[in-house]
Amino acid sequence: AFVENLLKHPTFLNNTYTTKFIDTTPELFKFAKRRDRGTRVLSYIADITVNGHPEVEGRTRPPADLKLPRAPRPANSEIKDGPKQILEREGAQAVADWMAAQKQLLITDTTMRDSHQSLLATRMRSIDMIGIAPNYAHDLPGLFSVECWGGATFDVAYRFLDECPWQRLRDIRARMPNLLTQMLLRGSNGVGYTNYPDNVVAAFVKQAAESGVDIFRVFDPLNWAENMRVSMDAVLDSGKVLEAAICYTGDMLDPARSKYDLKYYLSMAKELKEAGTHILCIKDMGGLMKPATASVLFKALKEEVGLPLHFHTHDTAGIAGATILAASEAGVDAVDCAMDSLSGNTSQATIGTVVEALRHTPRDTGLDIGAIRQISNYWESVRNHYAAFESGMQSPTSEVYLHEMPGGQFTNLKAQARSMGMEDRWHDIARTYADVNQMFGDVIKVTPIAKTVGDLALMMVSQGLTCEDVLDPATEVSFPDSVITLMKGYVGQAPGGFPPAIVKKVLKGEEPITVRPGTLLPPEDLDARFAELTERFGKKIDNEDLMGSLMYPKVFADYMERHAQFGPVRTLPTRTFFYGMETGEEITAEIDPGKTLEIRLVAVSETQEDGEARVFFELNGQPRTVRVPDRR
Ligand code: BTN
Ligand code: 3PY
Ligand code: ZN
Repeated sequence: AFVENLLKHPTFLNNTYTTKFIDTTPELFKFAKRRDRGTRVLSYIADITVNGHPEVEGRTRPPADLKLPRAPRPANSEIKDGPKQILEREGAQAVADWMAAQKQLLITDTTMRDSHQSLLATRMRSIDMIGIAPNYAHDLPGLFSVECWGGATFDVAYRFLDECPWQRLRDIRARMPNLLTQMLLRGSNGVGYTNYPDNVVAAFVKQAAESGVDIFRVFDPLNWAENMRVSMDAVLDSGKVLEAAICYTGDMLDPARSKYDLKYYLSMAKELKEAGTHILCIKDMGGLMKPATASVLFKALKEEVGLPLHFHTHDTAGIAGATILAASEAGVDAVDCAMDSLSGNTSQATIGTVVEALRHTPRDTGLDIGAIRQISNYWESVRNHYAAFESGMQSPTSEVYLHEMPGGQFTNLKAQARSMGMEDRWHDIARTYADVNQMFGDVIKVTPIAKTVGDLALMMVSQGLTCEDVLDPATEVSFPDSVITLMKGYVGQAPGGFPPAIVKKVLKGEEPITVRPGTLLPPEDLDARFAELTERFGKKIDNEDLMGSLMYPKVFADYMERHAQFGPVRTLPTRTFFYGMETGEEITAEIDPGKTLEIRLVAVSETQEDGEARVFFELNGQPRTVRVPDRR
């Protein structure tokens, strides 16, 4: 069977294989009896214990005696009906109507999505979310929604955490039957960084709705409503709640920056209302909105658009709480906050503080502060396990008004700078980032354009280039691909276009496209892609997997191969996943409901002459030995 597999393999047929190919191509071994899941998980733990996890190498290590996070027993034994029941019984429009009719300020908890995306480089694992989800259902039925999916979390789950993002969604969904789940969708970019064919975007939305998303917050990085239409229509078709977003940038009250003024926001709001959105979101991903702006903007939106309003902001400058209170005063219906211990700085405003600030006022949220404290304590203990991913940001920073970087990018760009040996040039990078923004014609810094601005800024700082140098026809500049893609128009059409000087320099005289990128992408043959995946990975492949593969073909394939090798590592405690085990340590991993592995690390041998270490375990009381190549 091995030779047969080998002979059929495309790489072999192309004559490009080497011996290493056999070692690195697990499909060849499909015929072999698959190792059971326990053995596969042991091989993962053994590997990490001996070789370490590359993602945490050289980073701050959590204290050795750190206890595993444990959710407290919920205070309320029953699960009260929440807004989810309105959606189930009366549909999406009823949710919007209910929202608009509430007197209290409604709150969305972002801890499971934006907050760790913005504080911990999106690295939070599902097991840490699933543990506390029942407490939300029992003790916070008054929450408007729980943002727990989308944005960067989809990619990171497969790419860095060896887990299936769809399973995360289903697991969270099942534990919060009374709460609305919410996701962030990047319009035609789905949960990726590039425009996908229309039928892929639509199929993705349909699957997300089926797997458990109730509210879709949809945005376009250029605030180009035209490019949001496919995804908005798909949400409307699914029967779920559409929350179309306007990205906020700049400083609305600054007369010197008239590009993004009140008129601009009102006009886009009307366009989105026209498109049929149930809720309108103002998405301030940089945390740039000031209290005085909120007073003006939300009042005007209420009066002139009349949709229920949802405000998303970040606390990067330390003022999100004040801006939220001003928005509340001006009539906003819902706002985003994060649980205290994962709030502040580049994350969202502090939920407990907002709840307390509004106590005994007409907009009292009615949320149980005791429950918030308990849940926040759990998150505090979770956060300690992710010390490796902390950004080192010690305080809020008004520098955000200079660079306007979104919270979700901040930690990532810092990490990128660090990996290029430029951590000490951070303030130069921030200034250059602002310069690039102006050179691009004052764009909205949000995925994927924020990354494009960052790519060029990093390149300029590392090569000592100014914007003048970059624009100078006499200087040869090798632009990052993301910059070429943007100037080509493949991300979309910028309001008013990009400045001719930069377009000309980047495209070397080539013309940008002037249509919606999706109109140039042929529809994907979904059945054919499904058949290919099944051929490659076997009959277990389902439509969720197909969607993962369409968003990220290579990342998904790598994930599947690692999963085949290492099994359900998502069930391991976070400490074990990143750091392996200590001799004598015992852990449990529930690989199926009710099926638990009890794992004890007995000993690790010295590396032998064959270059391998032996790792001795007890698995449910039985001795097991795993051999691992020592790659240190
Ligand atoms: C195992 O754990 O060994 C078998 C389960 C395989 C589940 C596959 S992995 C990719 C895909 N996503 C899921 O949620 N389930 C399947
Ligand atoms: C994302 O697209 O992931 C964002 O958080 C944008 O703000
Ligand atoms: Zn955000």
